[in-house]
Amino acid sequence: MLLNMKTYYTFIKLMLLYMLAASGLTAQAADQEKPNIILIYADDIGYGDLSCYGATAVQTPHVDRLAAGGVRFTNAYATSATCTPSRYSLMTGEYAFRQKGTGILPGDAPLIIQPGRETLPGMLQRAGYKTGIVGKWHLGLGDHKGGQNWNDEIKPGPLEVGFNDSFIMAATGDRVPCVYVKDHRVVGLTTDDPIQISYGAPFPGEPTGEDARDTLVMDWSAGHHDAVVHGISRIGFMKGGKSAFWKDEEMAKVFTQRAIDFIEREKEHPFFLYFATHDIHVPRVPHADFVGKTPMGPRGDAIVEFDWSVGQIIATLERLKLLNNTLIIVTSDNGPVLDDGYKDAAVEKLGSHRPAGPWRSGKTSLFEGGTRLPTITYWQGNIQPRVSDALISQVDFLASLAALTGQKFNTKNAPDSENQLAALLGKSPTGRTSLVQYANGLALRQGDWKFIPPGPTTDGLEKRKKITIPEPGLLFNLALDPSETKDLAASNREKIKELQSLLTSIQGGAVPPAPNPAAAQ
Ligand code: NG6
Ligand code: CA
Repeated sequence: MLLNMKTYYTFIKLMLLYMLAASGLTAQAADQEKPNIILIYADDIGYGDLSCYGATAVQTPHVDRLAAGGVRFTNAYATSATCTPSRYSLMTGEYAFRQKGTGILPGDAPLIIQPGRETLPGMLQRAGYKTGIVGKWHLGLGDHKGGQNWNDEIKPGPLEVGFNDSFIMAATGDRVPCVYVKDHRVVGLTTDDPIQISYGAPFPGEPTGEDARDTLVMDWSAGHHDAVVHGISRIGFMKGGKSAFWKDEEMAKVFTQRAIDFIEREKEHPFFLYFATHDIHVPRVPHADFVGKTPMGPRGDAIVEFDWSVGQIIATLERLKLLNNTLIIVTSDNGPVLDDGYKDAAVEKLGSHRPAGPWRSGKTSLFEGGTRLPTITYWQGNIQPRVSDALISQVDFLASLAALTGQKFNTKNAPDSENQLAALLGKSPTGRTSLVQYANGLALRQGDWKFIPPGPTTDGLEKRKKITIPEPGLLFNLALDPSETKDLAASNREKIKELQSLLTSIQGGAVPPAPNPAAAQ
């Protein structure tokens, strides 16, 4: 009997131990299946702007920490060299050149993502995620062609295309309306001072960047001479809404705090946070905490502010013990620009800093600097540190994160998205075989080849100029000539023909077969 009792207790003890271990294992397995996902999307940060990509005049220790412990990509691309089309592709899994009206949007543009179509956040919602956006949207709001009523409910917007939670600026920091929009409403608006927006005629009596130029806290160099809001003239006219105006120098802190609030609120279940910073877009007005942190003036200081925001997110995950259960992706929407319409000394104080790293040109260009961007994935305990040369595009995030979370998605709606999860997690050294770059015209990268067909684009950073690529286009071998200076078109007519026909077939909707069949679910 005594022996029996002892055996019985041993049995119970073993059972308990087994159950504990099993529940631990299940929790861990579930965690790995549905990690939280945070996509930190910088604005206008170039390949060479972070110290983990070679910058020395500016230090970015927080991003560097993710790079050192995760995958740092050398061949990762935004789909486009400007904001709206890159963000469109990121959200939809479709190259923006397939749709009209996906160029840089004014601040009063209607929503360009059809509610009901496949989106990255919508797919993650179906996978059981709570989804939130904080920061820059720039994909239009509402459905009125003539601009929405900013004093009423503003919809459709992020909440109608897959987000549970939204705290955004409608367009850019340099475009009106200069107010935050939370879910469907402008934040801090009072009924006695309604907002009016115009991208046509000015409002009589309201100051503009032309007539009140001597009152501005930052002068403009091009384009930004309409409404004066918080001492800075913008693109577009605005009247009213004074109590709701954002303060540019507080914006990074406001967005970062909202991002932290979202993480804290949703920490109990899988969440997806799309944290799209205003940094380092113009107007570059970093908080006093960051002013003078680099020798590069506001542009360099804004990079430090961006890095601070990343650090705050990491610290929050650490505090909540979520770091080993969260996949973090850090990247940018398009390449770097120096003078983007304000006199903020970005050119004068550049020194030897190379915003696009080794790549030619930057924002708005079909050369590599326009779309080849810093890209880092980090997932403590699940991603091994490495540098990856895999070719990936942001249009792949939808299919790849669908694969990660075991979701199917509408491939007709997201025809360009390939499952590159293995590359994203650093498990495969190869990615795509080709991708399209978009900036006015199209260019094609295939393996080491780069083809830019005849047509208009821009070139240069210190001085950005419009150029026209002559017949029969430019052909570069990026392995031998990363800075795109040795045109091989004359001696490689056959290659040009082959790449032109590949580009034409992709443009026609015939997408070349994805290397990983899982993409075609
Ligand atoms: C341009 C603006 C530039 C920037 C860009 C959009 C001028 C001269 N230039 O029209 O400042 O706002 O649009 O940038 O006004 S993006 O990153 O949102 O694509
Ligand atoms: Ca941008």
